[in-house]
Amino acid sequence: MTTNRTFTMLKPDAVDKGYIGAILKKINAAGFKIVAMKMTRLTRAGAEEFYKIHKERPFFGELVDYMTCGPIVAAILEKDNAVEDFRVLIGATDPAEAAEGTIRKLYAESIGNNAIHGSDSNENSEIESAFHFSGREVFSGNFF
Ligand code: IDP
Ligand code: MG
Repeated sequence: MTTNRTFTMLKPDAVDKGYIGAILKKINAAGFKIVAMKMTRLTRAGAEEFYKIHKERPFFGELVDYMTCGPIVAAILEKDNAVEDFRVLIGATDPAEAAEGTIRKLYAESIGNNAIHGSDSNENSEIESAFHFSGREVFSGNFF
């Protein structure tokens, strides 16, 4: 039922540089509907929980420092094949390896400060969405 959704965060570097509007425009232009969105800031404990699968990686401390250094924009997006199509839209983790026209190629600074997050599976999309939003904050369907 929620396999047509994915979860994203515009990361602190992208927010700080004023790229929120440009990135959301690309997301909408690629056919994703925004069904939940908020500007917020991760606590240290929150970032550690969100990225706990990377706990043993050498860059974990750096990742938590970065993800808590400023505001982020969290959102849930709807589209057929959302998870996979969104990973294509954002591009490779390292912007130096990201394809032309992808969000990370256009807006990311480095492999660490890489502008945007995209869920890597339907299961993680649900977990990550529930981490940031309650059901009451998700708006699906037509309102007019
Ligand atoms: P993904 O965001 O493309 O799924 P992951 O491997 O899941 O990439 O890594 C999660 C996040 O950790 C990345 O988006 C990036 O911010 C950070 N990261 C990944 N690899 C490195 C690294 O080698 N150095 C510093 N930060 C990294
Ligand atoms: Mg990942």
